[in-house]
Amino acid sequence: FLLAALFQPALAQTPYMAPDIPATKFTATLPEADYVKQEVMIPMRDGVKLHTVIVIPKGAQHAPIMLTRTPYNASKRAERMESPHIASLLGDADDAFIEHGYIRVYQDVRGKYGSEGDYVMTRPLRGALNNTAVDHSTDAWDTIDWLVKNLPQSNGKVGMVGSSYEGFTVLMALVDPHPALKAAVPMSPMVDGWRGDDWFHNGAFRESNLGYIASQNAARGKGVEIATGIYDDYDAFLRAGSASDFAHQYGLDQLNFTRKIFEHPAYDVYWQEQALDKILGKRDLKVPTMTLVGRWDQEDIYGAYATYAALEPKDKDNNMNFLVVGPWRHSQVNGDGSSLGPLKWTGDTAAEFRRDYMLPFFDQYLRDGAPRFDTPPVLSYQTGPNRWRRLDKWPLAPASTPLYLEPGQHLSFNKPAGQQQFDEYVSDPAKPVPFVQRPVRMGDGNVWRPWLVADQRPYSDRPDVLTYVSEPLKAPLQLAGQPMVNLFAATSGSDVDWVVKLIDVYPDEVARQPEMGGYQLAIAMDIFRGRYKDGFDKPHAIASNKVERYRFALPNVDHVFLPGHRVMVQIQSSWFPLYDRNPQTFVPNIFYAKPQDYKKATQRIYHAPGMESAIELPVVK
Ligand code: PG9
Repeated sequence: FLLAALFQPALAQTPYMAPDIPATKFTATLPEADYVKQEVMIPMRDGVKLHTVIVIPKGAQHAPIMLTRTPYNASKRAERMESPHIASLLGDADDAFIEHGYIRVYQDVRGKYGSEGDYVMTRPLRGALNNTAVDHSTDAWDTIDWLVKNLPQSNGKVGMVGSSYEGFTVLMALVDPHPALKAAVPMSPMVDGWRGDDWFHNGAFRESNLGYIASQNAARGKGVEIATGIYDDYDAFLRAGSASDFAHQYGLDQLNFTRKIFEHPAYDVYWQEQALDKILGKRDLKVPTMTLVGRWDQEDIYGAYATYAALEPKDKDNNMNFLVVGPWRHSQVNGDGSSLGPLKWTGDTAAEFRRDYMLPFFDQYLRDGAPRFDTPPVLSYQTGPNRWRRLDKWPLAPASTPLYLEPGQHLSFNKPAGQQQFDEYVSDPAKPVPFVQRPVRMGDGNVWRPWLVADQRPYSDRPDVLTYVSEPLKAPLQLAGQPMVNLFAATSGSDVDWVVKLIDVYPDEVARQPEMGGYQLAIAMDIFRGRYKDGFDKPHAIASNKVERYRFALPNVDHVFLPGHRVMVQIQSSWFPLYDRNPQTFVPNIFYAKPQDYKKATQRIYHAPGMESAIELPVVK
């Protein structure tokens, strides 16, 4: 016994069988760290607690707070790598904030990752669609209230920033904002999921999002990937049939949000009541807001402009509502903005924006003693000449200059004169036009992210695509606004999709960058589901073989067609599998179209007297 006591180390108090993994989260002590990281559960008004990661620069005093509310895992956003250095801990997008000593806060939205409560996709505002006491507006309010009361290192001023879903949560915070919220930068916010952001464009469903729904909604944490076992998404979606057939095949119709989408194919109350531009347009503009989007934003190209337009009438002195459009894909503003696909810019436009515009914008409202910044009402990167422009307003020109489709597949600013009344093509739902070259890999970032600038040459001479092209331009053609499609068209079917692309055709030879010779760069393109031609909430069958007028807007452009370039317009009736196929036979709900509903149709585009199809361009004279 004595001998055993001798060998027992004097200080041993940890029982041999004490569990070796701590019950509460372990945090290493980092004596050299230039920050303090806290993880807290912030209580909301309904008692639900939201997981929040707070990174405070060491020694901070009177520091402003920058908040992002995310469905994409707050913890990950504040651990780019394990490091004692705040600049390594946070992502590149936070560089500017770190430099100026901001406290950086990331929060999981309710129901996702570390937060309690239930998750509802882009949870609607309290009201017609939400009969609970909470939404992202109240959650932002409660969070900001807690932060300013519990962070003695702060100066009590909060900014919000975030892209896409996180841009949506920024806009939601602007509905009845907390008084400590002093400035906001919603980036590519999801604003109207039906009109032109993530879920639909003008009524055509973006099938690619079925994968997103599975990855977001299958679990509180990371969801699931759909393992189709088919390399080419074109085949996977085509073989399945309708979007609901695809969803059913892989069990995605077990998820409530899939069902909500399928139950609301038209722009009914469900979508109308969620349109954030309309919601914000009915409130006072209390917080300086810089809304931002990428020129080629492949996910949310609609909402930023709609928000800016809705807030603009409230900004009497032109000093509260700002718009920024960079030459970027979705969320590229938070990464490297030197190029997009084959397009090369005049430097890292994203870092430039963050450092030279976003930080001074936030600083002036948030940092004690920071100078007033001369924020341009509109900052826009003009493509073609490739330069930033400081503008007073947007758009600069209305879409009032028709560029006519002419016989012989020409484009001209003069009214068409030839004999031939129309051009036609056969659209076959069994062979839809791919939106990118096959094999289609929508989950591959290298394919998905730059797809809006992909060369449109593979489609221009397909028999199911009509292509109109101008002569080479002798003088620059400057556009700054939103082109309008004005088609006079007929279909032999009883429903139809129109895809219209406005394209800059590069000269045959480009010495500076030889692979750009003859490149067909789309500067604006979109889809319109014909059944909605008389109202987005009023789908109806199209009279077969009758000429009808279809009008819809294309995404905004700030572009100069340079001399030697040509203007091209492509028209087609499918864009697969990004958009679900229109069966071309009217059915009450396309999500449930049956195989026998999918029929070939002959589409005619008219250029006859009184039926002059055109793209109306916002030409700056
Ligand atoms: N575009 C993504 C999204 C936003 C909102 C709803 C669904 C998807 C995003 O990048 O967050």
